Amino acid sequence: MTNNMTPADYIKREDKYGAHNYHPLPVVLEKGEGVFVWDVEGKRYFDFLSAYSAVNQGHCHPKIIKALTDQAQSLTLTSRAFYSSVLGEFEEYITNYFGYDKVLPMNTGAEADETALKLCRKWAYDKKGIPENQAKIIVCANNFHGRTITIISMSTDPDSYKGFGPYTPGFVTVPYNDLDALAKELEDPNVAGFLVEPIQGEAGVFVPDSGYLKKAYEMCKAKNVLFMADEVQTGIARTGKLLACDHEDVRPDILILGKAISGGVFPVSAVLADDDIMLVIKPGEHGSTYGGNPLGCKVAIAALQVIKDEKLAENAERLGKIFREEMSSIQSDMIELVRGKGLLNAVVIKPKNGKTAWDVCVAMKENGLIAKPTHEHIIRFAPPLVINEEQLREAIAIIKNTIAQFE
Ligand code: IF1
Repeated sequence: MTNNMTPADYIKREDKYGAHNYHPLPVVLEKGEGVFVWDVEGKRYFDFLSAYSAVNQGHCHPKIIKALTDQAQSLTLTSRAFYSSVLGEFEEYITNYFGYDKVLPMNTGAEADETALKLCRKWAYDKKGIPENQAKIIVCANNFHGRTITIISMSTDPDSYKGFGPYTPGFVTVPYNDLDALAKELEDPNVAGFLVEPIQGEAGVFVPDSGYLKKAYEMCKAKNVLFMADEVQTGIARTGKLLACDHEDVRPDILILGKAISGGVFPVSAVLADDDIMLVIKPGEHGSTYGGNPLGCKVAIAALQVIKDEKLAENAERLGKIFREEMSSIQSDMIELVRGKGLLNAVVIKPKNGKTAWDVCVAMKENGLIAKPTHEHIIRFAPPLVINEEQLREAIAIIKNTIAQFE
């Protein structure tokens, strides 16, 4: 601790001066390294949220931090009013990395989703010939794509959209993992695109039936509709492949990335597409002050290189299987269901004696592991992908011992 403040003092200060737009777990973190974080009292925890899958490479990865501190000595931001020596290096690197003609760099996941929506609509008018302002985009129920007004206009979760109307028009909702419903909506000639999370993270790590993404992609192609994959949370090795779409050999027309493309060190997001789509946006039609800044670009190159060098997708695939096996073997009526892919997993908790997922998370925190419930009864478990088997088994023991406390 760097002063005589108690955790309660830190919490009280945030409560007094900060907006109340979150309800954090009562832990005050001060340091992070690899799979671990430490609170202000020096207590160590396994981080099993990874900042919602932004810290896939582990906290404060030395190679990413070095990229940040090196670039910070020379040039951090020029805006896109001028060229910079670094942006082209990043653009070449990431387009080769994911196999697309071009990238449009932004900062947050929501901005990347918004960029994809604008690209899709502009493509619909300029290339597909949909009448101006008539483009429709199909989205899935229980989606999560960010917090802007247009994105919450697509949401089916009242916590996301209630009280923020009026809403942006032009969206059609289908149930997730329902090809018949999608086929029906694709009959509308004014449909421009289909925006989907390969796995619905916020909804509680819903993994669709195998073949869903591939069939949905084929149905979109048959109707000249753009397939847009939001891989902000599922991308960058989290689900055991570089992209969750890779599990089904689907190549999205528009690929949306964020979070771990910069390893939790600096906000970077990106939209990738081929020229026939990307070039519908002309100079002056889209942008952002920090989008493509030299500092974020160098950080993202380093973060993506770590994913490859340390084979983090393979690690996530192998350890994810162990995690789900071990969670499924827990003999407790609190464990209703275990699901996930790679190291993006969730356990559905059945309340017991009035104790809920929140109580389990507080108890796990006491036992040295932090995770947070989503939607009441679902605990998401998503450690940094650098975790090794020994650490994973130690964390599993903490989870098992904690569940046993509620028996
Ligand atoms: C919060 C969870 C929520 C995302 C997908 C775009 C974005 C996200 C698939 C927007 C962001 C974050 C936002 C954060 C909590 C977390 C989250 F799913 F990861 F758990 F909310 F649903 N697409 N997800 O998951 O990216 O603008 O945040 O960079 O808003 O509470 P962003």
